[in-house]
Amino acid sequence: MISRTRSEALFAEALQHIPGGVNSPVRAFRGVGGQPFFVRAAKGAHVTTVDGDELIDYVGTWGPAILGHAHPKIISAVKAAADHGTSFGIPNPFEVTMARLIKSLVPSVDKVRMCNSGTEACMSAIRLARGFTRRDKFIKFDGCYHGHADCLLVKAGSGALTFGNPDSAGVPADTAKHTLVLPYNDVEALKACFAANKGEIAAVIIEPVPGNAGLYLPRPGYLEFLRQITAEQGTVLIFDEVMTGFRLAPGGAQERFGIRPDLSTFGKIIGGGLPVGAFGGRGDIMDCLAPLGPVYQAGTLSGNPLAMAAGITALEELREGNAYALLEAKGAALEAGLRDAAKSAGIPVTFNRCGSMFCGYFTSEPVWNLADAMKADRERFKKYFHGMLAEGVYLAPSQFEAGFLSTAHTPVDIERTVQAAAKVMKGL
Ligand code: KE4
Repeated sequence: MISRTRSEALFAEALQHIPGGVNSPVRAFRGVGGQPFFVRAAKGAHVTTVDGDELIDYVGTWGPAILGHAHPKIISAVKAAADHGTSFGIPNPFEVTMARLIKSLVPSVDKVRMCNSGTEACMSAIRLARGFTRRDKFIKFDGCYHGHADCLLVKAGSGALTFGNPDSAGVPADTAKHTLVLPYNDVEALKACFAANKGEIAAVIIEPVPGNAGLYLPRPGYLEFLRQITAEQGTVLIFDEVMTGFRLAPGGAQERFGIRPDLSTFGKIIGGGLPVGAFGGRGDIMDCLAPLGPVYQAGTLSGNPLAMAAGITALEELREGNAYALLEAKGAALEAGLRDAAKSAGIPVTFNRCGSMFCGYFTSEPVWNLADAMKADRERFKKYFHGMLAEGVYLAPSQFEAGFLSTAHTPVDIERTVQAAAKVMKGL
């Protein structure tokens, strides 16, 4: 068991000052029950709790820690940048270097604008697509998450071809109605939606590999069809690569699957753990942005020198090493071990993986979309989560989140994880 005394005291106080005691809902352990632990420090693939327990971390701050926590080169880059100031609100050379790096890694990006979160990036990309096409409606997919902008907190309407309904209090129906929500991996639904909204759809935004309902993959040909129908319809195709960007390949999921979107959104890895977001793509679309064009978008801390220094270092480190081969090998080893553990325990688990992103669903059925994911046994997942935590392994505190490997996870970490799973699964 991990000790909790200090974490419990901190959480009790946090509840007095912060809604739910957390600054982002998923951290509250609502998906698994119990209370969150508090972290004191993180290094490599491990986090250390305020109670002194060291855990193998498969959340990786939800994706940014692809090189592990506190990578020495990132830490020294941030320290060096900080010595010259923490924010200027004036163009700084790091911004040019970051833009050039992103363009060199992602050929679909002619121009890129930095911002401060994935939410901002996705919200701005949708506004930009609407301004460019002069259309209001856009398509998203159930199970995909693109941050918490009003127009994105929408669930499928009565018929997926009609209006979306707000998926959060505070989102006006008038805002939600322009958002069309379709099932992922469903070509017929896409065809029907475009047929029912001819010439009215500004954009499609998609996680090319959805990592916010666990993890599932595009069916063969699905992304290709999406690219084709959006091109035919004059609809802007937005790949939300906040999670997959620079993780699934140097050029993200679009490189892995060979699709050229019109716009892409980024975040997480390009900040090296500091607050960041970015969106970029076709120059004719991006040039509609202020101060050049009529679509407004701004940010006090956009292109912040510390976040840029950290992100540039992370991208250069990923480019120099053989990180992607390493991540693939680690992912394959973890997958093989966890599959064996489930098999020997006689527990039905569907294990989905793409490179260093993964999710084990407690179901015997394949998982290709949200409806499939919802069939997973969440009670069993809760027991598994807490059992693994007790064994010193920190998984994402929800069945509907992806796990992340880093280059810092060692074969010993993976073997310890597999042994823990074999022990815990036997008790499920
Ligand atoms: P942020 O605003 O949290 O930086 O990014 C929003 C976002 C956009 N697009 C994708 C594909 C994302 O995964 C995210 C954020 N991911 C979640 C993890 N499921 C962040 C964790 C959290 O909300 O605390």
